[in-house]
Amino acid sequence: MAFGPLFRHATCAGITGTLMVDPAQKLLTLPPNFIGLSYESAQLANADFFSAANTPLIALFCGLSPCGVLRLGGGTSNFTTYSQKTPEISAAFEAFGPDTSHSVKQGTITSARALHNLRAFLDQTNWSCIYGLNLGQGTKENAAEEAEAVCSILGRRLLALQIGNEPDAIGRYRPHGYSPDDYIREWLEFHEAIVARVPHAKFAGPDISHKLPYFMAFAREAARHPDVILLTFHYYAMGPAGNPLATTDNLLRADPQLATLKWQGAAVIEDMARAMHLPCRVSEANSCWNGGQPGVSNTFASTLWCADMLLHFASLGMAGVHLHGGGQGWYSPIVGSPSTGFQKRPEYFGIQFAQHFAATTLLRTVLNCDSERISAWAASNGDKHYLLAIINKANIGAKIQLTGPLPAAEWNAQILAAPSLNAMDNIAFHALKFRNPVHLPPHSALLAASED
Ligand code: BDP
Repeated sequence: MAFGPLFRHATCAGITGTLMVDPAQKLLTLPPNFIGLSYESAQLANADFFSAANTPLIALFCGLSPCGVLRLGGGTSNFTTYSQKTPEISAAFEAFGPDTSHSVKQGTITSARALHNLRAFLDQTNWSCIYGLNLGQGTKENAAEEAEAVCSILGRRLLALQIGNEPDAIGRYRPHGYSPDDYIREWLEFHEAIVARVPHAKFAGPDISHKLPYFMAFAREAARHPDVILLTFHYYAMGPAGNPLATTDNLLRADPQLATLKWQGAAVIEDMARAMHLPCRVSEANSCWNGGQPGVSNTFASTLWCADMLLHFASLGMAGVHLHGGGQGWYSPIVGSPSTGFQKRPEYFGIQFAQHFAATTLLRTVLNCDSERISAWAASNGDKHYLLAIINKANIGAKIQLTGPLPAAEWNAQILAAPSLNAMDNIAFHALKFRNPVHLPPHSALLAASED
């Protein structure tokens, strides 16, 4: 398809720039399972949600990645107990998530049946799982019983267990003064109880919200435990929902929190993970916590943000990123329930965009451009197949000249676009071919593949 009416702005580009890609400088290779989703533990209280019978949801997961990672945890893991017996399905859990200040905080029972169904769901999707246990308010005995069931039932589909969600925030369930040392002491007690029942269990952590001392304490402790195989942390670009800064414009700013702990944190986290020789995943990520900001988190702006954020973390060396969601959440990539059906939300398309880079090797790029709202990545998937992503988060078009030794021939591309930045529907990839330079419409993302 040539540029159609949808791309009418593309010819009158306002932004100009050059992009140099150096195929000789390979940076890092993304794991095949880079893409992840994150759901609340409470979703398991409906044993039929993650099950082989939920074929619409299986298809949606498969549409994101042939081998992604489902992380279960979140705020509701502080309320979860494990029981052999299957609980009655309460309407509150038919489809659940994300956890917000208004969500149900009781009755979150995980059962052996839910785990068997989850295993079948994971087998159908070919996804694996990071499974969160209740450190916030649970007992080590119950966690150990649950861990044993999880390890035996999920088997090879289980990547790792996590003990606790956001330990840097569980102080709310503890006497005043809870510290990283207290967390490590509790983590060790749970760890010991679990390993006594499941000696070969593997662990990830610390799943922090944002407080780096908890991350550092865990990473140091991990050095003494070869069964810790993965470091994790959370990232919310803005928040909480409802605050005046949670706007579309702020979401689309390049590096909106550059000067804050979280972004500096990503650098520290990366250094720490490298020093510990452990991979690191962003186990929970989204635009705006407390469930997302309506009109921002559920619009095409979040598609562009999501694609950009995923590739940004990939280039920082993160082994994966999990978009948090579920239920009818504003920011959830997939919403719906078994009885009403499931729908893709805008972030779904941003994840699909970034998934093209899974298992590819990022190449060094130099972008010279007069707007901070353009970002670009290039990768090779071997045999001189190149992949290019250029994201235009500005409200004007962009003309980017490719320089360097990449092929000058015609590129096969797809533009991810929507009728408007605020659109919630009609977000789609449109195929096109281009020759250098690349013209991008306002608010769009281009994905191009070439063969030398
Ligand atoms: C995170 C929690 C997650 C919530 C999310 C939010 O881990 O369970 O759903 O915040 O508030 O901190 O949206």
